[in-house]
Amino acid sequence: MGIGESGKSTIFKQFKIVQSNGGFNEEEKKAFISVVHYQCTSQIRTLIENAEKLGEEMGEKGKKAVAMMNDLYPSDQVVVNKELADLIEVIWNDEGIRKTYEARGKKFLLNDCADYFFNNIQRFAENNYIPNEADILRARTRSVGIESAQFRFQNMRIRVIDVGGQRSERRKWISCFDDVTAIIFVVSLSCYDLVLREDENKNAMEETIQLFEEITKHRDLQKPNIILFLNKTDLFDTKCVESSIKVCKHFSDYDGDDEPVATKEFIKDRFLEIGEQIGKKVVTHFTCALNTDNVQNVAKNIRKYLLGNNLEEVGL
Ligand SMILES: Nc1nc2c(ncn2[C@@H]2O[C@H](COP(=O)(O)OP(=O)(O)OP(=O)(O)O)[C@@H](O)[C@H]2O)c(=O)[nH]1
Ligand SMILES: [Mg+2]
Repeated sequence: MGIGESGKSTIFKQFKIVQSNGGFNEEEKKAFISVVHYQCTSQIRTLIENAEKLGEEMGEKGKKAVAMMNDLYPSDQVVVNKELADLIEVIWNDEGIRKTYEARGKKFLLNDCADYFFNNIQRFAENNYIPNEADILRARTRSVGIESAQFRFQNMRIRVIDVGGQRSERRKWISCFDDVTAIIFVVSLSCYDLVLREDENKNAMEETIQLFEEITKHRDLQKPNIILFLNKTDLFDTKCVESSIKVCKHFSDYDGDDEPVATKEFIKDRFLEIGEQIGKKVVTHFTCALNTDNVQNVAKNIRKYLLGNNLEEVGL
């Protein structure tokens, strides 16, 4: 569980990869081609739109590329061919677009991995392109509904349920509450200075904390263990130095240095306090969902933790 874009589905994908004999087969990989292509086109359009809104002037080459893209490729175009890739590359290299990119998060929302898609666009446009694991982990689709899969970690089978985190999705969660052994609550550490996609008046960390409180106190969820993933450590470690966590009203009393280790511990303690208030033990892990080794280690720990609770077969 967790708010939209905290990284739930990315972790779900990683579980599929790191399980015993895991990974994506050829057909499953191909299914991500359109998602990868859509990331490229939708995110460049977001940048163009916001460059206009912010009054960032584009160069002549960039403007020409935008005009050609709009003429030749409708916004619902899903296939990125060589010509479209070249146009997107020119636009991405435009100075006005780069300035707009630097304003992401502060003035508008852009997908976390947008730069990855622009920087690799020529590879995505190749005729025989098959997404690799790095592409798949970054290819975002907003989860709608509930996805469930059974993963095997050595001798232990774990059923994992992935839910959508945006507000409209959360009312579906109740149907998964029966028989869960543990809840993985995913927090995007780097969202402390962002607003919600579905409500631009709401700080995303504030929403996360409120949601965590609701979940820990929910009367139907008194039994399950709570495993907290403090995710997006890679983005957080860079961001917390540039933009103090104090900008988030829940962390305004932080009086330490703006550096990654102390700030992460401070945020972790905030979540642990919420668990303690209702006498619930919360197990925490710092994660970078894009890092397979990191998730593999965390998965090993979870397996041990669940085995420690004498559970041979569990449903998460
Ligand atoms: N840099 C970075 N990006 C991440 C990390 N975890 C997830 N992402 C990216 O963040 C975006 C959103 O991740 P998702 O896994 O789709 O988020 P979600 O929680 O499933 O979102 P909903 O389905 O809307 O609830 C994707 O582009 C991911 O690749 C991380 O640890 N670091
Ligand atoms: Mg999802």
